[in-house]
Amino acid sequence: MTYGRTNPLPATDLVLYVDLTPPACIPHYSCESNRDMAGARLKIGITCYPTYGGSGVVATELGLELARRDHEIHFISYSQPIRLTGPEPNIHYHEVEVTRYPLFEYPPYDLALATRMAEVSQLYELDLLHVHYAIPHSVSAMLAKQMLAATPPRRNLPFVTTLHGTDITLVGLDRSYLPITRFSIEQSDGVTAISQYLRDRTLKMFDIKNKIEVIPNFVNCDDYMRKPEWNEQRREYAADDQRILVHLSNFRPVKRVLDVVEIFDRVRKKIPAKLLLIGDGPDRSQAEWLAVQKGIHDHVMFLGKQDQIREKLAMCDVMLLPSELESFGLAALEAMACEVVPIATRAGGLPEVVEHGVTGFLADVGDVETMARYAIDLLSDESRLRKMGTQSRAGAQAKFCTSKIIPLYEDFYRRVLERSS
Ligand code: GMT
Repeated sequence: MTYGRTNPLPATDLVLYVDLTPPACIPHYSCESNRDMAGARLKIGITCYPTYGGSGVVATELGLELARRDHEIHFISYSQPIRLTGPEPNIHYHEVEVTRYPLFEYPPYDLALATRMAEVSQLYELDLLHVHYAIPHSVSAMLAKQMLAATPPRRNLPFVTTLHGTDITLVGLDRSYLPITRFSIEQSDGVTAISQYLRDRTLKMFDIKNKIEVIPNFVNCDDYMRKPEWNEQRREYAADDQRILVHLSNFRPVKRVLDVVEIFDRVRKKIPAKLLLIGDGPDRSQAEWLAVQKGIHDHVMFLGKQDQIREKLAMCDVMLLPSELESFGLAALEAMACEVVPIATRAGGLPEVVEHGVTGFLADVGDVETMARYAIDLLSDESRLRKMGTQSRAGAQAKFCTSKIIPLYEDFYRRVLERSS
């Protein structure tokens, strides 16, 4: 287990680190004696945005799940991923140090990342790199691959890119990034998207020729569930006769956090309730201001960024996710697993996650009246609320549990490695 700002490598590793002497053969896939790929233990480098975005959460949870399945996982990023909270077997973390130099108005993180990816891949004999969010991670992986291919023993290091959303729908469409995003996707040895919506949109907007496989996001249904001991902390937030609505996001404009406050204001007029807002970001202060303007600020709690959100989710009744766009909507899925009914928008990949009227409710973007009505109707009927909560969890379990999705990634890696060997 390697954690912390500097990488406390043992002395023998340090010798290798400087020397970069190649091993006799690359385990698992490059060694002729070990060609049986099915069931083999993989060594995977994972790069993501380590802060509060959904792509970083998915990447970290994927690494943790793969490590539990006895794969060796190496996170490579500029800081420790947020959900990587404690020592875990089979998990290593390698920090990317970006040197600041007066000439660099913009320190070249993508180059430092590429260098670290190549070093870690060489030193720890990684089988492949898996990068989450195309920009710039895919480009860095492409460079790392080229460096290793050009340096004796000229090994091939495949890399997989997972597209999450705004890397395609916003950032990737910016003219300064579009050509390189398209190029790095096409250079990837495997590409996955987290919803059918995102796959289709990528193919259409980027005119990508290579195959994109849909592997949806997932939730650990054993970790994310209602547990009586977590329910006890409910009283810290609400009285027994009050409902709890929750919103979880990075408070960017695409999340429409002001709509959350608008919806809650309408609900609060009919039903005793509290609103928990988990996360932080650019629109938080506007949301705080709006809650004050409406005189409901005593019932709205801004909890800020939280490491462990499942305990918080599991004491809530309804999740509000009125986003302008979600390629998937991981927050809705995590809520569903905790029997918290999502009320969301009919946008992007959300209809692939939430079945309207069965596992949650969907409305048009900006239609706060309808979303408030769904919440009021549901929250005023205890048995319907509990029934729908059960259905929400069943929907999450049926399609998105780790036990179903992680094997899809393992299978995908094996196919990529077979193609690349
Ligand atoms: O835009 C965000 O909310 C963050 C972003 C990210 O990449 O960190 O989230 C995207 O990826 C999540 C995990 O796959 C998805 O659940 C979100 O729907 C997606 N966000 C958007 O498409 C806006």
